[in-house]
Amino acid sequence: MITRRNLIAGSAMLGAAAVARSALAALPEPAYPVGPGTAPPPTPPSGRPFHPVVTLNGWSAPWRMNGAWKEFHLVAEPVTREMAPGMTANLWGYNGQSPGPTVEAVEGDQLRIFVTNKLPEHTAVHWHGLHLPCGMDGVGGLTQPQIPPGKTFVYEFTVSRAGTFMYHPHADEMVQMAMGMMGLFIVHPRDPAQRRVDRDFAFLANAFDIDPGTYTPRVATMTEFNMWCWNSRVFPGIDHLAVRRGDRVRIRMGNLTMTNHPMHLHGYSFSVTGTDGGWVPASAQWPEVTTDIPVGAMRAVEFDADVPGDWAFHCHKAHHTMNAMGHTVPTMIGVDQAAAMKKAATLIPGYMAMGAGGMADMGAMQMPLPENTLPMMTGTGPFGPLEMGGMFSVVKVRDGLASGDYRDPGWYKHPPGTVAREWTGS
Ligand SMILES: [Cu+2]
Repeated sequence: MITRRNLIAGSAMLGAAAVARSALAALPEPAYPVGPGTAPPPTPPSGRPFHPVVTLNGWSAPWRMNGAWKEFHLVAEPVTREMAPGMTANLWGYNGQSPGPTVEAVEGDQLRIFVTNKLPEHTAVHWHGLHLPCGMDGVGGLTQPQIPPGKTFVYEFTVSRAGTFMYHPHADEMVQMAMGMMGLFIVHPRDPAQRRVDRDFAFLANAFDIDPGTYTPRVATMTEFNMWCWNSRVFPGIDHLAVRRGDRVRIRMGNLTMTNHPMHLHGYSFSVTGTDGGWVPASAQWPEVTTDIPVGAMRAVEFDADVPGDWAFHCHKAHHTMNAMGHTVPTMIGVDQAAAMKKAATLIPGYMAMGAGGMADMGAMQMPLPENTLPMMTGTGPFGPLEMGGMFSVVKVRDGLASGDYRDPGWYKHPPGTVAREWTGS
């Protein structure tokens, strides 16, 4: 009989060993996403039942049951990611996308995860936050040999507790994370009624340094990133979070950038109900509207969506809600550029002076941009330009959405007399 104890002992002995040729023939077919949009979560077709997460602009990895084992197949490889319509990036990821597919499991599952390396260099996969045998921890050189290009390794462990986790390389980390290698790892409670929410969203904050007009991130950048992403997407490429009024909503967020992100939700208070260390007991929760996510950490927040509307949800660092920009842009507020503009126009046809009254004009202006470059401040709402980019989306709370319907419900129709308006007297 297979017990958890002899399973863990057995998998520890196996280690993250290279898979034998005979086993390779039996590898599960790696699955690939259909497009850059949010894949609606399917009902788990096999294994223990759970209420799946919705990966923003992402998808969950399918698995196959092999006896008691739940088997996944991740392929580390170069990918092309559309960061928003109008811009694609050459990244590294898993199974055709950065981030890779979300791995979803249930407390008590025995997992066998095949990792095939199709990168030009070695890699290893660390299962961040999970409790597992040391030899399965995925630190190349420390707990296992690196996975050479062209080889497949297997990781085997039992997931012992529910929570919000992630996976990422622990090999040439600076390069491999700067290129977008990461994915969410969600473990659901064994009892699907436990910690049940109606809508369970998940994303990883990541950042890239991609020069305007180019396609491949600079991998040696330490702090000056210019593309601030959720799941390797930037606004207006990040899908909205469609929520039915009355739903209990959870948003799980991880941070694999090199700086912290104070994530802020308008219109609601939420509680931090979990971290990558586990669930936060109710007695230790307090209301927040912003929660800071440190580097290498995860937060799950929850709220009851009882007020309809289009509620902004974004990182509160103002530079993180912008797309690529020159950080050396001079402040021109109050500067009379009229004379300079006349001169410049004789040299550069179509020259525009900018910033004398602030930079809001940037949101509406259609400046010629280098190829494969997004405007710095962009997006259009029902009342005009939104002047946002980067880590920004909208939680759209509506009456009467069908459960499981995550399609964009369009802009909120405000009841008459409830929108800020010009004061015209009386
Ligand atoms: Cu931020």
